[in-house]
Amino acid sequence: MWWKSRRTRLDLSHRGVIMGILNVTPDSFSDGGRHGGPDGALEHARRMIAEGAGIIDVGGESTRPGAAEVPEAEEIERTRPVVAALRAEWDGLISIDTMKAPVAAAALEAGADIVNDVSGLTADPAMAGVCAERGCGVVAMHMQGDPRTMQLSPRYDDVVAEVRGFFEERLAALSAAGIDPEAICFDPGIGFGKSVEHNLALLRGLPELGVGGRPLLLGVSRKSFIGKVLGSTDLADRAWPTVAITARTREAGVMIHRVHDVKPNVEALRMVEAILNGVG
Ligand code: 8Y4
Repeated sequence: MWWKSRRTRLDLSHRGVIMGILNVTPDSFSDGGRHGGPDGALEHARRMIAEGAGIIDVGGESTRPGAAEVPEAEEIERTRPVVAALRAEWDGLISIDTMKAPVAAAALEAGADIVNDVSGLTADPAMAGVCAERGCGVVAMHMQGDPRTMQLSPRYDDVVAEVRGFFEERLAALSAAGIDPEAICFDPGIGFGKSVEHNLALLRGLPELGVGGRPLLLGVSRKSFIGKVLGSTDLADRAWPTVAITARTREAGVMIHRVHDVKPNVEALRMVEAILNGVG
């Protein structure tokens, strides 16, 4: 299985890839305070790369439930310099986490390879055109509602069937907009308009979420459903359970994992892959 992006095709037939989370938001409760400004962000990116990240996901808008919207100009101002600086010193894959076409266009111009859009390219009608024109990789994530209100009352008849249906609709729409199907990757959007039981049903139902032979990406890192399952409100208690989910879902065929703690999650992938394929 391959995932096409602007400069390369990523080989996903044997080894999974870790996408390291690089928040450049001032308000992000996990990283923003500690990695404020381009220099701190770059340092954090270098560490994740040294620990084995294959993709760095640069985000300038907090998509936490209830988070305030960021003006477009400010989101560009936060993300573009970081993408440009990282591109100048690293040949790996850079994704831009945004729902806004102008922010994506600025990052792609600065050297990003992939657009990671938590709205599945539904929020901005110009987004699919930008991605088609640039030939970038695309992460199409499922979300019910919008980031401000999505956790208020998530409801599904069958969450796995609905997310699968969304992927099928997106594959058709994005292809029709001129995006190469081989550039598309799908993500069930853990925590985005989902209860704890919805998140667990999606993780249980991963084998049913393969659509069009496209790879799956999963972002569970430090999310609140982990705290709810384990009965803890301490963020530090969510790192090891994240590693457990990375291992379990890699075995189920998920090849791209968006995480904060790169090293232990890379180790989980390589260990599971040794069991699956041997070490030769
Ligand atoms: C601690 C820190 C706890 C951050 C929760 C969070 C996904 C994503 C996000 C995802 C893809 C987040 C941008 C939410 N989640 N993109 N983005 N998939 N593709 N919350 O699951 O990390 S932001």
